[in-house]
Amino acid sequence: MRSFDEYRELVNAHLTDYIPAIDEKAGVLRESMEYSVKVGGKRLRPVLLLAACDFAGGDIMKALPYALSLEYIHTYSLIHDDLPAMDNDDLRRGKPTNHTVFGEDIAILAGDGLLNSAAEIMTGEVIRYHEEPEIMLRHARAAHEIMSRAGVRGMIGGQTADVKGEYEEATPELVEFIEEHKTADLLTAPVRAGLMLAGADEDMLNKMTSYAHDIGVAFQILDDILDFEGDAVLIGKNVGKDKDLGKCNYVCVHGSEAAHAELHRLTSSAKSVIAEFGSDADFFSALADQLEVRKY
Ligand code: GRG
Repeated sequence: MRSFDEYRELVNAHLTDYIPAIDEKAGVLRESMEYSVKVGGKRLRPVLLLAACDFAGGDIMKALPYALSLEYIHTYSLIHDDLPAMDNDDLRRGKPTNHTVFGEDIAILAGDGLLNSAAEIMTGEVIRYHEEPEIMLRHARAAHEIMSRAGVRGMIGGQTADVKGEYEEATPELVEFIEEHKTADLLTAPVRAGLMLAGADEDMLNKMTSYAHDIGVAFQILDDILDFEGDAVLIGKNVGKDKDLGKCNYVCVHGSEAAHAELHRLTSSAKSVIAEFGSDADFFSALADQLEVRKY
């Protein structure tokens, strides 16, 4: 397997290659889509997809369109999340948010464009393998996994609960629902899709799903912690937003100490479920450790 930086370099080298050609009469759409995709980001989701595919012995070049599709979906969600109607943020990835540069109308369309491009790219890949039914089925499963975890029972459902959840009515169950769907689903999708593309068996799929769920929920809990304690310059976005917006996250429901303890418990649980893969899974256990101490 390659290192995180090597997978990320591959992603960055092809960052906008899969965005379909756009007529110049709608040129600003491409400019706006590219702006947010290129503006920065850890590339965690596409790296996870490539690494999972590699881990299960698949061809990462065939997984690349799916990795980029996922980054496009993630980027659309950030553009829409920053809109005045949602979090109303002017800073993302350390740079002005899409709507502050291009206006709300184009920001909405750029988000729509990125989401639709992902569906177009992935269905195009499925069709490409029409003469190899078994491979085509792997690709179709991966595309379905990504679209459903980004969808109404996944990220969009989680975001809806978050948008509607008020400080006074926050319960541990509501916070858990938001963490699992708004955030963990989009970190579980790349792991499962990468494995599906490689034709991994059910045992590997189940264990890695559990790993991805745990690092996904841990990722959001740390995001909640950083919203209270983090450094806005390092994170590249404004902090204290949840409180300002009257939102209650893991930290305000359970307290800071419990949040840190749960972050550590989930990280250990993620690593223990993949321990039986031995050193083959070193990439994933090292990543879980790095994510536990990330500062942005
Ligand atoms: C608008 C349907 C819709 C969903 C929005 C992304 C999202 C759902 C909400 C953003 C709120 C937020 C900050 C959630 C925390 C988890 C998260 C998605 C953080 C951003 O992901 P990173 O840290 O970002 O991987 P980079 O910029 O590094 O790619």
